[in-house]
Amino acid sequence: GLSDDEWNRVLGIWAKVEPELPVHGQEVMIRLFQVHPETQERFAKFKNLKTIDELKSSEELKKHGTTVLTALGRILKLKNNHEPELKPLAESHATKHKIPVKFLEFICEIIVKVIAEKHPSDFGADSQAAMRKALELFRNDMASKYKEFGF
Ligand code: 89R
Repeated sequence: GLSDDEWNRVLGIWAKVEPELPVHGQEVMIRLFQVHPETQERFAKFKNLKTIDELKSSEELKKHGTTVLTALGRILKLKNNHEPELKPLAESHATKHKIPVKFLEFICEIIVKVIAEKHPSDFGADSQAAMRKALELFRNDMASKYKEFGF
């Protein structure tokens, strides 16, 4: 698990992300699709967006990015007790969307990078390490739930 200090770092930076969640969410989704195009194919509603301009001007993509980061924020705030929030997400991502754990790794890495770029003075090495640890916990628990759902 994470120490109190690590959780404080995670939730401290998240409090700076939250006022501009849609901006962060949009950036995360666009970056994800650029760096890992195979992830874009998983979204029926986004796979037809071809150019960076199309991605940027999609309100739907911005909305989805906000949905993703809102869900992640709720999970982070539950610290080690995230299982009730995690379960329905693991179920939909395993059985309905069929999203490999590898893709979760991709987006988590991008989330750290986007936050680092947008908040350089508030997200130093220790905070980045704490966030990576929290996201790893999230992914590991998603992976074990995936197994329970037979994925
Ligand atoms: C949250 C990762 C990921 C992460 C959500 C997260 C409710 C593909 C998080 C639901 C939430 C919330 C929803 C809506 C959702 O057609 O509308 O459970 N994701 C829906 O369905 C990833 C990754 C991929 C991915 C999809 C697809 C849908 C969907 C497809 C349906 C969209 C639709 C990995 C890159 C936050 C907890 C490819 C994570 F934390 F990992 F970043 N999703 N999702 N998601 Fe999600």
